[in-house]
Amino acid sequence: MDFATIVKLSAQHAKPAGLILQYGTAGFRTKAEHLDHVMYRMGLLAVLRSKQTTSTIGVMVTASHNPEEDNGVKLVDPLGEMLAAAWEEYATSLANAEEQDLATVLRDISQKESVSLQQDAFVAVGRDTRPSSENLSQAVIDGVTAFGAQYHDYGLVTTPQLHYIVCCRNTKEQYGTSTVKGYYQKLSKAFTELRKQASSYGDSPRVVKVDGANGIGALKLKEMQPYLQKECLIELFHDGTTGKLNCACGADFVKVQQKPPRGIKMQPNEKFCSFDGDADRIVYYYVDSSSQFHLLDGDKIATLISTFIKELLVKVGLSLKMAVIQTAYANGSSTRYLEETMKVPVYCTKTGVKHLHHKAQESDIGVYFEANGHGTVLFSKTAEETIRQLAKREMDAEKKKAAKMLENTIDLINQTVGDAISDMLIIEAILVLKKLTVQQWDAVYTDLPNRQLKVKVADRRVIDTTDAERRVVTPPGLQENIDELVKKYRLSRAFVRPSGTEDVVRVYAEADTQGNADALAHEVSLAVFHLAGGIGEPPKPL
Ligand code: G16
Repeated sequence: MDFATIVKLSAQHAKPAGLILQYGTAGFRTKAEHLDHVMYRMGLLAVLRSKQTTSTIGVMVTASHNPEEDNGVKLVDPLGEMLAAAWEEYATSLANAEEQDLATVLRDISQKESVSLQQDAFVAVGRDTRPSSENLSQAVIDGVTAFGAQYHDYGLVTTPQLHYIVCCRNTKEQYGTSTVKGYYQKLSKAFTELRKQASSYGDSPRVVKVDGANGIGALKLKEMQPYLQKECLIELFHDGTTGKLNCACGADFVKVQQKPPRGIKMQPNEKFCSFDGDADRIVYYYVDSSSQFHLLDGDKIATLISTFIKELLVKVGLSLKMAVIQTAYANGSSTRYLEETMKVPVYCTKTGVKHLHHKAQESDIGVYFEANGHGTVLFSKTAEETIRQLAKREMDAEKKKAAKMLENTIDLINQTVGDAISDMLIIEAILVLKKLTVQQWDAVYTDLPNRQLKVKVADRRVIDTTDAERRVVTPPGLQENIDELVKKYRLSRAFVRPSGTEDVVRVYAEADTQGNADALAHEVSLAVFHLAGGIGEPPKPL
């Protein structure tokens, strides 16, 4: 390998002169036609990172919840985490370097990170079902091979499956077998074992209707179904055979719109869930007998899972430190319930699973979920070993059963990243084990009415935030404005932040009634529009 060859081959993936892209919440994300050079260069970056860490690095081509026309790239670090924060800066300078500066930027990164260029490198590549993903993943592969490194193209996989595979490869398969089949086997075995511990189904319906967002999650869940046998009856819709990816369906649509995906009939008390476009998020929902729609988002999922784990810990007599990690979007009622009723410490981080993941690593058991349904549970090495040892020991039957359940929970959870399939299976297992209907789960606490809106501005970077994105620093006057608006309503809260995946400013508001949450969200949107350079028409009331 030499940089001259890399630069020469880069001509086939030339960067449009002057195009500048920012590394966002989960990597680069924009219209697919602007990403060819970024993919080639992320192939190069993955090789550098692989050489530096002497590990397999993953590159996933996906724009997750964004519209089908967009695309993006997520880089996966050795243990399946998102790319280390320090490397995001390198990713940005590499993606934005003009062709003539490419070799210099590569050399700079290698020097700063003391990368041994002679070291072997290996990159695992995956992609979602977007029409643009195949060519873009070829661009990644071109970058990897231009560097003379090795790769495996895993083709169509969910984002969490690629994270899982990277972790397996780097732990000498201790985490599991590094194939999609290995993933199905590991999860289905843990799920079946866990399910077996339930004496009966109780009132919990076995059928779960799954909205696949017309994406990769649908494809992979179909593939997994034979492994689940009759333990979980899945009825897939928006499975990609007709509709468009993420179009009026999927977890983001359901969460933000607070309504079911388009084109489905919901009978009272049937259980539904929606995945997003790369299957790393999930939300549940149902309608009651008065046709009222109820959403069980990431906050409700975090509560269900942490209650389940806490109860098991009490049963086996382990006092491991557990915490729940949320973001500013967490519903105020969920935080209150976790802190006051469950007595679990709750932490708030900035949006982006990379932030929640790191905070969760500080506890023995860290349950992290964004309200949008993106999350998982992390068990520290000590916690995991303690539980596995305990599950082997001879003891009281009830205690042994609880220890086994904890062990199967560890195996069922994809600890590398939020995973819609894994999360769905753990939720389904818990509902059966606790004999809970989705309504009973929902009734644990009542969400404060809330509303999320988007505002288009000329440059969303004018908004700078602090305090885990709960307060605005710039533009001047915006926070004061929000503070005044919030005072007008009971139990209210509002914040704004620039999105890291879409070219918009996000607005969140909650209050005592839906009408007040809507009004507050609209008023805050107007303040953003006027003080942060809104474009187009001012936001209209809801
Ligand atoms: C990504 C991130 C999530 C984040 C979401 C929205 O999700 O992985 O952590 O919550 O974007 O981010 P933002 O509000 O900055 O646009 P996904 O599922 O789209 O990859």
